[in-house]
Amino acid sequence: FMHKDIPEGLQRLPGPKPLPILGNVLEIRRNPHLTLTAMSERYGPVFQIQIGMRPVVVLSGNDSVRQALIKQGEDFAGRPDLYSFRFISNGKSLAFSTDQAGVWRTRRKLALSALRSFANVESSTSEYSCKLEEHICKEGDYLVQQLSSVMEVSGSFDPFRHIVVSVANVICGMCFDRRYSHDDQELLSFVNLSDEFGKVAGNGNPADFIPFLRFLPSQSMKTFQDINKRFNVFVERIVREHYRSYDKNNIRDITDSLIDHCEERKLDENSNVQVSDEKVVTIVNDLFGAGFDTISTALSWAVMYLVAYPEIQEQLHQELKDKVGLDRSPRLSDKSNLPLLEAFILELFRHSSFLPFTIPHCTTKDTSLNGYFIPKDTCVFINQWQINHDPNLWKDPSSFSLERFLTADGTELNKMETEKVMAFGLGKRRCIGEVIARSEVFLFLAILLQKLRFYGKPGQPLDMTPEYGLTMKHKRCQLCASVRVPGQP
Ligand code: HEM
Ligand code: HJJ
Repeated sequence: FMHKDIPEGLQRLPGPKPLPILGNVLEIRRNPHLTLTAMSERYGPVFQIQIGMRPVVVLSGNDSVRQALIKQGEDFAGRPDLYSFRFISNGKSLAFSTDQAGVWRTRRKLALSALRSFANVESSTSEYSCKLEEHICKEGDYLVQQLSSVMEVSGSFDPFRHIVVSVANVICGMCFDRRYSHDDQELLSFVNLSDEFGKVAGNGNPADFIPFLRFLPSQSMKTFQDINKRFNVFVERIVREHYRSYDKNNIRDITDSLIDHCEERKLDENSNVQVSDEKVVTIVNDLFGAGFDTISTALSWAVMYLVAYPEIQEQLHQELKDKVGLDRSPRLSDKSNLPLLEAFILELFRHSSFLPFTIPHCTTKDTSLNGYFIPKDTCVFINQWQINHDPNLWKDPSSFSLERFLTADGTELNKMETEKVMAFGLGKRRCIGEVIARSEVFLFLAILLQKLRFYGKPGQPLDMTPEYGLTMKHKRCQLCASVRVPGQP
């Protein structure tokens, strides 16, 4: 299969020479986003490596990635059948499973409409513009309380540990109409281990490509299976409770609306059901999983950058003080008046590139890119980190600078620049939670910046080295925060 004939007029993909059995696994391990970026400088934006016996095409560069995911979107819209993905939602995940195009498309549409209707639905009190805003404001205030009380008791706190519960509560509110205490052990038993999830699900995990590795004992694989089990048990129980109390005249949350979809189509004589009830209802697993993991990672990095760049933190607080004031809570509608904060979030996405690759893609038919032949069923990695650090796109890509996104007078965003940041993928498989994610990161940060000042533990250097995974996290650490008292500098 590796010597499939190359069609007339097309070329064989360039790339490093593979070793027998291992392929190029030794060259990419540890930090694939960096090693594959280095390879793209040598072999170009479209090249091939081999992990074990399996060829993998790696795409970098804005132009080639856009060509593949947008112009040739259909050809690159599949997902590969990877070993670790079989454990995510018992292999029935919307994002990670090998669902055929029709089934995936139906589920994706359902997920999008469920998200849209529950994020944008009006809040029961007129104080908030929508349910999403209400959840974030309430959890944001509660997070400020929680952090200041932990500070009083312990003198420092682990930022991720608390942020993840607040973020999980926002998506729990929309998916399940409930929230959890910051000490809920069952919730903590998986949300507090999402770094272990990302380590195994990240692009280039050797066990996904080299079958004999699956038979060697592996602690990280055991932990991964364990987290998925606990996650599934947690969601399944909530879903069962929803089925029991379901009332078609009172749709409380996303879970109810997915159940409702199944019930309604049973009454419809013309519906030709192609997607099982289970595959409809387990959409909520993906929304919940993606909803807490990605946003807690983003916010936790945001706090690290605020500590690393105290002068930026003061500028951001000053902007809030000037544009919103300190007498009321920030709202989603304040966003367009806070260009510095928007620039900070964009630079956070770009500089950290905490989602270094998209979820792996797979070709759905024989195709070609930049004149190179790519056969059907080839696994494809999209290197977002490379695009965000490409010296052809960015001046001094390794420096953290808000100015790159602002107009010369610093009062407005430069749209040309903001659109170059690659965080949510592109095309048919692009993230469906982008609007919610941007709102949530913005509003949580605005609330934290208005009320708190973050700083490191005296004498402890800040370690910003990312640990590679599907979502890259910083090492766990202890930070400090003080409450900002209005009227005092
Ligand atoms: C897929 C980024 C938040 C739901 C993705 C992908 C990326 C991404 C890069 C993969 C695209 C691809 O494979 O080409 C992010 C980032 C987030 C975020 C950076 C936060 C800062 C969310 C949220 C939700 C969500 C809040 C839902 C509530 C999904 C789903 C998919 C996905 C369901 C799979 C789509 C598919 O396979 O068709 N996201 N995401 N994401 N995201 Fe997000
Ligand atoms: C999870 C952490 C999980 C799922 C999904 C089903 C849908 C990260 C990128 C895009 C977001 C795509 C999705 C991620 C879902 C997690 C995540 C965890 C259980 C899950 C590229 O993530 O600890 O458990 O079950």
